[in-house]
Amino acid sequence: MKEMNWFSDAHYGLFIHWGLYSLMGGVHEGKEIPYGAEWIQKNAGIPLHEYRKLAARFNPVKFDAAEVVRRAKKWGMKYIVFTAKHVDGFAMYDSKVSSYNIMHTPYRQDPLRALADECEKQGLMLGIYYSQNQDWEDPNGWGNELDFPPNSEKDFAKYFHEKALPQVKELLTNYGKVGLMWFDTPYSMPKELCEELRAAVNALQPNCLINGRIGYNLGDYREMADNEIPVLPYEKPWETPMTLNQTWGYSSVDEHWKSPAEVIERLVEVVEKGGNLLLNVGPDGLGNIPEGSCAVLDEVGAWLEKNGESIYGTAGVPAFPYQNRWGHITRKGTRLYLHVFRYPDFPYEILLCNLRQKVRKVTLLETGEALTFYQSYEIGRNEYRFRVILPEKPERPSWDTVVCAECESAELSFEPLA
Ligand code: H79
Repeated sequence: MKEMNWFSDAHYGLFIHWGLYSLMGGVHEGKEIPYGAEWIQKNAGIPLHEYRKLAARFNPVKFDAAEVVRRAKKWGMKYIVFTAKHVDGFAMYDSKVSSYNIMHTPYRQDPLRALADECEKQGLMLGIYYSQNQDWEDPNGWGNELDFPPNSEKDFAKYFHEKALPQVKELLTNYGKVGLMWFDTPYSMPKELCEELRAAVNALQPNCLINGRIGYNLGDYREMADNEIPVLPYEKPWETPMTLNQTWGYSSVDEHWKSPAEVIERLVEVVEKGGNLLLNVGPDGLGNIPEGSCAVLDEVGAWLEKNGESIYGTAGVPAFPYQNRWGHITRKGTRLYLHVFRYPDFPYEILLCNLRQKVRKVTLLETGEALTFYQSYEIGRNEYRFRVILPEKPERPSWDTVVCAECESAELSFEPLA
């Protein structure tokens, strides 16, 4: 069994989508190209000989790995996942396998090396995104039918054995400990090759986790669809990758940032259901993380600094069949955390139905202030009621006011009486 606790306890990671496409910012010939800015080569129909010219002017002098890792930590993230190679096939690290890589740009530095060193130094887990199936630069990689023959006529195994697999081996050999390999869009990749990929990862770094998008359920944890949060809790380890605006790669036009309140609520929903949130930033062509992202993540980080106990190291909450309009629940051991996103009006009361637990003490997590609470049984509805009286509604309540309920035991059930 692989060492998974770091992942299950982390609950929050930073995804970094960065590549040649970041220079274009989602715009081609003056027009905004819809869908992911990291897919612009395909979505705008740019021939490879044009797209690869981006390499000749890629010089992200503002990229500062130490600062990126410092920020990720300040934002409360416990791991980062960096796009070493996305669907365009361009390696953002020093690869000896293919010269289509960042060492052959004016920049001539290896950002993955710098990130790996900083993660090690600052104590953050490093994950690596690698597009194992799609590669729009390799004649036999999946996806580029504009420059190369149709997918059906390609020698995919040749691409796989001569580029993808050797590059994955480089990544797992040259960058120290890698916490996880993040594969994507396997589409119709043959099962034997997925198994071969998995075996190669496991042979080089036996504790390196593999995400579900390796395909055929060969991963160590389940990857939900992009931006998808399941409706019900899911017991085994899982993760939702999420955008902060509406694209992964940098866009110079998309300013649809989620608000801090939205990000915190998505995070809490994911954690309530037992998963991890991998939240994305897309640095620009110079290596700057957009101000709009930083502003939101700073706020979320400040909230986590005070309320992190209700997130890190928590376990999922069993399916809760009643609607809590005020918010969501997380839990750790004997503690339940009630996350109040919609602060009630007078009498400032929140209700949790059918908690079959005796509660000992209720406090506000941020201040430790003790709160009045009641536990009763409602005959007509055959329903237990746990009510908490919050302090008078502040003028500007926290994005998420966390109430901590210390229970008598760690057993948790929301079943009404039979
Ligand atoms: O790396 C990020 C995305 O680039 C990647 N997954 C996350 C983590 C991703 N790959 N595929 N998708 C997301 C789904 C993409 C569907 C579409 Fe399209 C691609 C919509 C627009 C571009 C297919 C091609 C449909 C329209 C054009």
